[in-house]
Amino acid sequence: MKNTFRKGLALLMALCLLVPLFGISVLAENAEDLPIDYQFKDVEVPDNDGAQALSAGMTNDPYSSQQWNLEMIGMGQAWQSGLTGKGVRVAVIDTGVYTNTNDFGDGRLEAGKNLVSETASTNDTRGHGTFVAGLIGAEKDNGVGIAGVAPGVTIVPIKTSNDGSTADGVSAQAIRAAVDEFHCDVINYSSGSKALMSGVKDAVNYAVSKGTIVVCSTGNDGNTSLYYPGALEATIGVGSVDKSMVRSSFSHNNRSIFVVAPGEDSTSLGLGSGSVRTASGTSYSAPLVAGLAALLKEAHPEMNTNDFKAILQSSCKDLGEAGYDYEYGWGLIQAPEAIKAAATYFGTEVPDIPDTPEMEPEPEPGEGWTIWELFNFNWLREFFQNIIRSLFKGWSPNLTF
Ligand SMILES: [Ca+2]
Ligand SMILES: [Ca+2]
Repeated sequence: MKNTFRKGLALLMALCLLVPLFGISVLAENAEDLPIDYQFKDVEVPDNDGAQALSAGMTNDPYSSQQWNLEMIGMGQAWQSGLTGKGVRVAVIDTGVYTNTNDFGDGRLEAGKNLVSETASTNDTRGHGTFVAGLIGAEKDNGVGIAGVAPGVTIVPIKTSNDGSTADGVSAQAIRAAVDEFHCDVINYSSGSKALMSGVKDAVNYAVSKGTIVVCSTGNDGNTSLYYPGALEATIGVGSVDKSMVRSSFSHNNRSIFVVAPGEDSTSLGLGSGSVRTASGTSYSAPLVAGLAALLKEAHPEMNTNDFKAILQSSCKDLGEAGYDYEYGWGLIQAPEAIKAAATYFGTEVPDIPDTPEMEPEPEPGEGWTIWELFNFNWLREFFQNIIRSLFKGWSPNLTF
């Protein structure tokens, strides 16, 4: 009896020792499972045969003719307002920005902060952050590279990653640094994680409470999965459309999409002086919205996230189902309309932006027979084409559909 009691006591003591050990090992496993924020990989998109060989050549920058994305959101017209984002500070939370790029004006690319290592350098060796920064604010009409949406902004690189992945906690730290240390008006965050990183929601809410607008990409899986912080209510989540204003196959379909911007076949700055490259992904849609936010902030420094959302809602080009939908959010951003809507919203004078006809696709060779212009729906056109082809099988009319 005494022995059994002793054995029981020993077992109990052993259990008391093991439970905390087990607990620690569970914690350790959880630590390994903590969410890793990662930069969305570029997406390979096949050429669409130049179905919409948009003109361009809006600026004297050598790669201007490849900037169909800026043309689609009306930048040629929007710049006539005189807004460039001058004096507005935009944080690029990313892989850094290539230090020796020569496509930012004097002093517009700040040193920023490196949160990956102790070094002060925020140089980019991967290219993602450089590409994003170029779309936001590359110098316009300087004969180098491309033009950014807001070619007068100050870019503040906050480096959170070398290789595309970000350790937990660093993202929240970066958002707070952008607000408190660098006094940024806009944050571009072109990455995300399926699980919310530690402190990110609080950091975003803090930024928004200080008037900073947080613009995020929303993922490149082409499904309904949510990525954070793009799926947070307080951020502006951006999806992608292609050259025909159709949702990109990689763009998501859920509540994280607030608006869309062209993200396919984007051309922006590379890792070399004056060099450019071309890539696709929602990572490159978000910077166009961040750039637009910067233009509006120049005109209306008091603009907060709610104001910006209201302005976007009233100025976007509705696509897909009428009104808000999960594929296109409120629609495709339109910079001239947003500038005018902001002036109305804040009760200020509407800037003098000459109206230009809405952009239309250039006709394909042989097109232009007016009756076919009625058939804007491809499926309808194909339907009639098939009927006519079956009726006149064997006969080759000299018509091109
Ligand atoms: Ca340039
Ligand atoms: Ca819609």
